[in-house]
Amino acid sequence: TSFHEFLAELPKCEHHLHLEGCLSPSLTFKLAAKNNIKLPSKEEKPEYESIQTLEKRYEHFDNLQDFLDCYYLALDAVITKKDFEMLGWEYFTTAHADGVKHAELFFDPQSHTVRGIAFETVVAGFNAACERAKNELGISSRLIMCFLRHLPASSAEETMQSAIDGGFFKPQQGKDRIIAGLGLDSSEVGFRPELFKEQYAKGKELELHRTAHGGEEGDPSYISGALDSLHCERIDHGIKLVQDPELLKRIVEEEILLTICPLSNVCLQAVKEVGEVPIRKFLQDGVKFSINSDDPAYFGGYILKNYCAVQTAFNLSKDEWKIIVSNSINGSWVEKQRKHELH
Ligand code: ES4
Ligand code: ZN
Repeated sequence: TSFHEFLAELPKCEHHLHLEGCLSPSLTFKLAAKNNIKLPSKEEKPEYESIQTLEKRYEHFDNLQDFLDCYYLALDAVITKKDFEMLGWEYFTTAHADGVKHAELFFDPQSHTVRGIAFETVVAGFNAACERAKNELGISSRLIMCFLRHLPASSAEETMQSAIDGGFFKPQQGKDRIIAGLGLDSSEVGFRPELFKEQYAKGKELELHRTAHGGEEGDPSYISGALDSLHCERIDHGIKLVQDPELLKRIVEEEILLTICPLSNVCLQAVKEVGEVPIRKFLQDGVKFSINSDDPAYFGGYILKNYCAVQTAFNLSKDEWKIIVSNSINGSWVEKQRKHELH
């Protein structure tokens, strides 16, 4: 079989995927029409003239903030529980075709609650997609609630309280918690992980899993801060780890998994090309990582495209791929039994 088939058939686990990042230009226009939502006029924002002009806009981002401005704006079209379910289902059908067997999915409740949408609506919609994926596609999944780091800690605290009040962190009878973990995303530089220490401490007390974006654009202190202050089990991106050899040693020793997103790093100009993502160095040094799609509607592709881009840049052996896949299974937040099935 060709190498592409080999990559397509690997049993993939996804750990770094923003459900809101699956909102394509076509789905944005479709939901806006259905919900009678006015997208920006073309005088205000010329890229909103048509699906095609919006697609064109998404072909180039200057940096993380330039992307985030587009990402938050398009969300205005997403309103009802069904809309959130549709967004989730868009993810699962594509991921299924790419060979994803298990997915741990970020969502940003504050990007919706600030628009007056109920926390419960967001979670119910995404969770309905997860249930459907389990039943119809055999994909297991987890939801990870992210705090937006550009908003004050008081807003994160309110979000935490909504999840507690709704019972979303409580193990259900014979079933998993609806929200399995905490994440931290949005603008990184200037919004240090330490700001959210209280919410993460509460999460740890509730036995929630914990991860945070770090070292995407920020220096390695954003990574160590997430480990020391937030007690994170994983780091999302973490590519700036190569700037701090001591911290790299610690990440290896503590078996912290990095969730790497190669196409995202290129699109947001954290690196010039996929070959600059330190994949080879991480493999050689024993840093565990998974390969993920981040925001597939914005960064040109879902997970298989990321696997293929890594292969094109690094020409890895099948044994090296088996290590990557094995580390992504073992780094997943699922019970032993499910890990056995995935291997
Ligand atoms: C994100 Cl690529 C990235 N980085 C930080 N926050 C995000 N939210 C959605 N995508
Ligand atoms: Zn991300």
